Amino acid sequence: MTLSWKLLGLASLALLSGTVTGTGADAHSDRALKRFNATVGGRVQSLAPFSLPCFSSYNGQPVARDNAACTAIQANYSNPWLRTNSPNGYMNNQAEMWASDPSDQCLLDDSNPADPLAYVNATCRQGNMPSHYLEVQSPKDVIEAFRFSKNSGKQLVIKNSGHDYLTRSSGRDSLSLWMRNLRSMHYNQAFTPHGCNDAAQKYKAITVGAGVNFDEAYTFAQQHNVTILGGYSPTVGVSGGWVQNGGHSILSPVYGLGVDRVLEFKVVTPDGVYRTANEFQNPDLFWALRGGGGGTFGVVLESTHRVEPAIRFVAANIKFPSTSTNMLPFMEIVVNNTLKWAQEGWGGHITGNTLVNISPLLSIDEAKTSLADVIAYAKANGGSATIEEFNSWYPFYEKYVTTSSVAVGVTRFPGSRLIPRSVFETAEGRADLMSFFALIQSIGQTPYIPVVGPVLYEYAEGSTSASPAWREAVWELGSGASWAWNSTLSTRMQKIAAIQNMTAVIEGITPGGGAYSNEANPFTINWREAWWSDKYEKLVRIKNKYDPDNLLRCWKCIGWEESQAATSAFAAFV
Ligand SMILES: Cc1cc2nc3c(=O)[nH]c(=O)nc-3n(C[C@H](O)[C@H](O)[C@H](O)COP(=O)(O)OP(=O)(O)OC[C@H]3O[C@@H](n4cnc5c(N)ncnc54)[C@H](O)[C@@H]3O)c2cc1C
Ligand SMILES: *[C@@H]1O[C@H](CO)[C@@H](O)[C@H](O)[C@H]1NC(C)=O
Ligand SMILES: *[C@@H]1O[C@H](CO)[C@@H](O)[C@H](O)[C@H]1NC(C)=O
Ligand SMILES: *[C@@H]1O[C@H](CO)[C@@H](O)[C@H](O)[C@H]1NC(C)=O
Ligand SMILES: *[C@@H]1O[C@H](CO)[C@@H](O)[C@H](O)[C@H]1NC(C)=O
Ligand SMILES: *[C@@H]1O[C@H](CO)[C@@H](O)[C@H](O)[C@H]1NC(C)=O
Ligand SMILES: *[C@@H]1O[C@H](CO)[C@@H](O)[C@H](O)[C@H]1NC(C)=O
Ligand SMILES: CC(=O)N[C@H]1CO[C@H](CO)[C@@H](O)[C@@H]1O
Repeated sequence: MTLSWKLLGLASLALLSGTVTGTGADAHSDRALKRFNATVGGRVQSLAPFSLPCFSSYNGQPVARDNAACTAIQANYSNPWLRTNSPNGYMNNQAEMWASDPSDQCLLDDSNPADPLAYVNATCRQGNMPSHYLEVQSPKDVIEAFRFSKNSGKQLVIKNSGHDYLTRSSGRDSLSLWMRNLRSMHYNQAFTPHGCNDAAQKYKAITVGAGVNFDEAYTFAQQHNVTILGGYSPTVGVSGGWVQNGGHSILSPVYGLGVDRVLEFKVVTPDGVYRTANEFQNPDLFWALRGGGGGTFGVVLESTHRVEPAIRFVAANIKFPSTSTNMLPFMEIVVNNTLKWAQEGWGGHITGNTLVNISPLLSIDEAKTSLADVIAYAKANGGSATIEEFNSWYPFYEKYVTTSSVAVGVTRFPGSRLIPRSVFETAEGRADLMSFFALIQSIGQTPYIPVVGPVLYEYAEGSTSASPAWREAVWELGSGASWAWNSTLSTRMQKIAAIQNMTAVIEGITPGGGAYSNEANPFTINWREAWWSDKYEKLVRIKNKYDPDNLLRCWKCIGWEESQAATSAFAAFV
């Protein structure tokens, strides 16, 4: 112990031409980590980057390349399942890299993971990856982790599926609480929130452990002949950033957002208490968890969601081959019809030459009439239209959702804004949208529009803390940015500048509006107003109540301060 402490001290001195306080602090944090490790049965592990097995150098030191592991990573580089099931796997590269320093990363060439340029004669660096992780198995693990963080100053992050575009589930030098293996699922035909004395409050509900994703929840719901609302990606988690930030589904236009349907959370708050949060117990915390954001108010261990019976709906799949001239006329028909379609219960995704929408309110004939203009346009442009009926969500999920996967293993930033009804109500607003599409086309992008606003859902005013802009929203619309695995810093800075410009344009079309933080431009300047509006101050008060030592901190989460950007991986862009 004394010997290793001395060796460590010498090593630090050599590396840092160090100070005595530096080595003393290292030894102190080493002891704290050891003690913490003992309290959780020795399950704390160090965490290396996902692609390390392909490299022969790690943080500048020679390491043995692991050929078999590397081959598996190369074969699955763009496979969300390998990433989501790995404690060091993230969907988007910005979670892994120190974005402000292109040499501080450990990536393969996503366009060709076998490209030796990425890993031969290159060193794998830790980037923005946590230094350690703990696979969470019980509330006690989380309570010990908060105690450790408070005593040692070690930053915590919570990693569920690793989908977060804003890098909020990773972070340099942090301890990652890895939630994925909490996989319990229960169906209750008559769920009553704990502490509720009203026998009439009974809901059909599914309760899931924090690690369960939508693929698993949809399968389970199908087995019980019920419908759970969820995201369009099989591997997004049910209990984490999705529901805690809002959570949209293509069924949201009729059935509401994730925050509207959640009935209860079991959560360890940073003050070290395992709590039930629902309308009757810790209602302020429950309200904050319904939209105030993941990784902010506590670590959720399980969540319970109101489900619907099996839902019958029509689905439209309309597409045509795109040319340089047929996107804008198609979008004009879409824009002109959007308010009518919203009243008809349609939700789905529209791009410049595709529309995959569903409505639980229409028959097949009504759907054909409703969409007649776009069907005719697609057919006239060499395309096709299929209108069909489904008796439940799962067969639609298998046919359309599992086959429309978004690429992962890349660096991509979203930049969306919520588009309210009012924009569609005026000729000026519709013209603004058309100009935006023309602008998108001029920079070589195509529109991507989740039609997910909870237009017909009867919202109980004040019941959630998600941006009030959701309650006006029909669409999510925006642009985005991506950069190559080996891009230079100046390219990166130019990409972020471009996304800032596009955000300014879309904000100009939706003054006073808001955005869905999970899919908004991470560099949004007026993020408090855009993401939480008048709910922000109350969310800060609740944050301070349950996290008095500010142990949970993440990028532009409740309580974040602009000064924190300077020490973040995004320092070069702000
Ligand atoms: C390919 C793709 C498709 C998407 N599709 C949709 C969609 O259809 N609908 C939609 O609404 N969104 C969608 N999103 C956005 C998605 O909702 C967010 O990325 C969300 O943050 C994912 O949450 P997660 O818990 O799965 O991911 P993670 O990256 O693991 O975590 C995200 C955030 O939640 C926190 N968190 C995670 N688990 C917990 C927990 N147990 N307790 C407390 N905090 C926790 C983390 O600290 C982090 O801040 C998509 C994203 C991607 C990349
Ligand atoms: C935690 O303890 C176990 C068992 O002693 C050990 O194998 C492991 O390496 C320790 N973790 C860390 C990060 O030191
Ligand atoms: C790696 O470096 C060696 C020695 O300089 C060189 O021969 C080889 O071509 C390099 N390989 C790659 C993929 O850059
Ligand atoms: C599933 O639920 C639907 C709608 O409630 C019902 O009509 C149907 O009979 C159920 N199917 C089975 C197999 O129970
Ligand atoms: C859309 O509506 C505008 C009026 O706001 C009209 O001028 C235009 O012709 C319509 N376009 C289509 C394709 O229906
Ligand atoms: C980046 O990688 C691509 C292959 O993905 C390669 O063609 C290109 O030359 C590389 N650029 C630089 C600057 O190394
Ligand atoms: C952003 O907009 C500014 C002002 O209009 C312009 O000067 C700049 O070139 C734009 N940058 C990018 C990257 O598009
Ligand atoms: C762990 C994992 O996902 N492995 C997959 C990697 O890719 C190969 C080939 O596509 C699959 O067979 C493995 O199942």
